[in-house]
Amino acid sequence: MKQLNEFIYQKSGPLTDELALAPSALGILPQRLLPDSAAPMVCGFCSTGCSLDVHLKDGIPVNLTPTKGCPVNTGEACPKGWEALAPLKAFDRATTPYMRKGHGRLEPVNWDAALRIFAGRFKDIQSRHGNDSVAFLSTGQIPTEEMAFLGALAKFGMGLVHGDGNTRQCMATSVVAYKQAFGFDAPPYTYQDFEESDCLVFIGANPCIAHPIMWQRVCRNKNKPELIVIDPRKTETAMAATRHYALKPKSDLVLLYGLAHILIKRNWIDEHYINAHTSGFEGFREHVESFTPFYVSAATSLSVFQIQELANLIHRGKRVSLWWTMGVNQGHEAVRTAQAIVNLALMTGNIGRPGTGANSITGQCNAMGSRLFSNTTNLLGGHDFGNLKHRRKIASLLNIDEARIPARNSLAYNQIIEQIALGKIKGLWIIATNPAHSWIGQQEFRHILKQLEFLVVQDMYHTTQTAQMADLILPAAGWGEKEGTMINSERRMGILRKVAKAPGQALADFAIFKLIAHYWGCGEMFKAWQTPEAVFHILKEISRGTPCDFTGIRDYAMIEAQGGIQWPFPQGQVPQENQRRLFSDGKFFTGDGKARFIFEAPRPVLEDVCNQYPFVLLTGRGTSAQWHTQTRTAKSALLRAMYPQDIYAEINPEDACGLGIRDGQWVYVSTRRAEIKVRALVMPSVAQGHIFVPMHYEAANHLTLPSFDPYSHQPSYKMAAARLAKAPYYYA
Ligand SMILES: Nc1nc2c(c(=O)[nH]1)N[C@H]1C(S)=C(S)[C@@H](COP(=O)(O)OP(=O)(O)OC[C@H]3O[C@@H](n4cnc5c(=O)[nH]c(N)nc54)[C@H](O)[C@@H]3O)O[C@H]1N2
Ligand SMILES: Nc1nc2c(c(=O)[nH]1)N[C@H]1C(S)=C(S)[C@@H](COP(=O)(O)OP(=O)(O)OC[C@H]3O[C@@H](n4cnc5c(=O)[nH]c(N)nc54)[C@H](O)[C@@H]3O)O[C@H]1N2
Ligand code: SF4
Ligand SMILES: [Mo]
Repeated sequence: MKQLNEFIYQKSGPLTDELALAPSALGILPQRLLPDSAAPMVCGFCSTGCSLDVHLKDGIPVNLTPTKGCPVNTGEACPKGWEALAPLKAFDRATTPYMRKGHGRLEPVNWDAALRIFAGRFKDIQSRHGNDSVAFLSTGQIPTEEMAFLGALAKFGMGLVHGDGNTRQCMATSVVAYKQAFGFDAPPYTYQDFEESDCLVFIGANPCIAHPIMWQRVCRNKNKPELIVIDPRKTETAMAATRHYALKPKSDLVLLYGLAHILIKRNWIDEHYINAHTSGFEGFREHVESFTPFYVSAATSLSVFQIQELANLIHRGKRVSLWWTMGVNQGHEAVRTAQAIVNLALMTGNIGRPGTGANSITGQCNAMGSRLFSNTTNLLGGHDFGNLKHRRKIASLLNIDEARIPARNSLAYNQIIEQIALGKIKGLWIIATNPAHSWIGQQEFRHILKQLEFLVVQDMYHTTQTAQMADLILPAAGWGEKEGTMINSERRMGILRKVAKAPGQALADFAIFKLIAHYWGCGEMFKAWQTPEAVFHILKEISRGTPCDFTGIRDYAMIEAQGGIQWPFPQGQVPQENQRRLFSDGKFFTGDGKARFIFEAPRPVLEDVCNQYPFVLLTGRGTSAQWHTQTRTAKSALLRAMYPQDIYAEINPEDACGLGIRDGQWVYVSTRRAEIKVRALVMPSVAQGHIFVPMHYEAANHLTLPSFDPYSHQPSYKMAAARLAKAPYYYA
């Protein structure tokens, strides 16, 4: 491995094209640094997928500006986008692999040693406990080509069966809801719908903070639209809306069935659409019979008038679009709630036309890539591990032995954690996610992580909460330091470019996977996987004939020239319309081509408020300048100046008054799992009896309750019973 070491060490030298020095035996081809010019590329934070022009001088990125005239962001970016280069220069970048030594400290090691340890330790665990004893957790924040490489390497190369991603925390509910209702995980909309709708209903979504550039598109709507927000909090979006319905947390399902009840009773439904394009409506009609306005009012805390008004607004709209995000997806009955939204769109014929749709907004920059190509919940490209035909197809396209493809689905994230707790899974490889901050119920989770025999974390930084628990850290290049494609919320593929050199020995995840394949002894299997673009062509073939067929995309250059291309884009399609929505022909991806009405009786939450814990604890996004666990956004001085440095809780003034709490004071929030100290932010954004703690501060998930939707296994981050006090519990 002398050659490899040479390659790694030479890489730290002047601006050489590091991967060109890779031993040809490894088959890594160079990822080219761009020449000096403005390079348009898709932003690496949220799923809006804004295009940013990175400006280079002497081969170094000096600044960036939002791309003008592209179909997504039309010349605008939010603060995170403007500061996208800052996290690359952070002091705590992992610039070398680290290994935990006998005395317990993490110490730098070279790549050769790190990769030997990686393969040696995982193989040893597998040989003692079977292939199922090693698992991986991946992400929605690396390019599709890297995700596909990771999934194929882990499952077909290393023989792992279990691997899931942080998209479980985020989009699993929408995936299951869409698959069951439409026959494929297919968000139907295009961003133009924000501008064409005349009634937009946002359910459990706060786009002003979480998707600011999508919100800019809403603001450009010329139809004087009705902007309706359904959220227990008076969020920034609710304040900008024309109507806000502050329902009781987790009562959405009852409300949505109640709306369906009124629409049916008044015959405000589209019988023609229902008959021609859907199945299961009669059962649904019976199901919602008992959801009378009085019943719904009692369950949701909304008045009968408000519920009727909302039904009326949906009826009056000619182009009604329904948008949902985490207030729906992160719930105890999340899948059925998302499907209740789908049902409303179907029964009123609000789908497939401009300005309509049952539209799940995605979270991470490439959650949509992960949903299709991470090889976790689906076999590559939305295929099914349990389907022999699908396994044969993929095996033949990848030129591998069919027996290498597991015939079983992976366990879901929470089940992987359970298996670690039971001692069945002993090795874990975590890539581009920081679960020791973001996973639900940290007390229990960290305790469980410590039971692992071997934990590998692959991240840009060696300082993340999860990296600090690792036995081995693999240093990764970040956004801007590598190439690939990502898929945004409206199914648009965009390009990521390499505009900067990763620091020290950090490597693109793509190159790390290639090296691991070599050290594992399965490098031959990935001989053709030389560059991200080569993998793009492989994935293209895999997509042929599926709902996400993108065989019509010639190459990266074509994506760039079009400002991104939405799937489906089958061979023969001519690029003309750059805003395309699904289901305009009323045909869905189910066996009979009809969309399905799916429904179920609402259930109580796992942990409701009580005398001891009388507050509902809500969590979510705090500001547009903070990204998740803050490993990236906290590195920008500009962004840091835009949000409170201390963890805080939004508290209603009446509650604060009752407890003698002043604004800005330190107070204690406790749940049955933990007690944390936060600054009181006294404001009427939250209703009486509710507290909101942003997820960006580490302590937030010490409070949350590990509970999950039964179908999607998505964590219910937005409901726990809490207590609030001026002094800690034991003094109170
Ligand atoms: N600035 C910034 N932007 C981001 C992110 C970030 O970290 N920072 N993360 C990205 C990611 S991955 C995601 S998934 C998205 C998330 O985007 P959003 O889902 O819009 O953000 P959240 O704040 O998590 O949750 C939205 C709202 O759900 C409400 N809610 C809570 N419980 C209920 C309920 O029972 N019913 C209803 N109807 N509403 C409820 C909350 O009050 C909150 O206002 O944002 C993306 N964009
Ligand atoms: N209480 C509460 N908790 C929540 C939520 C909530 O609403 N409430 N929301 C949940 C949701 S929707 C989500 S999506 C999750 C997000 O949770 P996480 O995925 O844990 O959050 P991030 O901070 O985005 O972590 C991404 C990690 O990848 C690293 N990284 C970035 N780019 C690269 C790269 O190119 N390569 C590699 N190898 N590493 C990279 C970053 O440094 C960071 O450590 O949080 C969930 N947690
Ligand atoms: S809205 Fe999202 S994609 Fe656009 S600049 Fe901001 S973080 Fe990036
Ligand atoms: Mo997310």
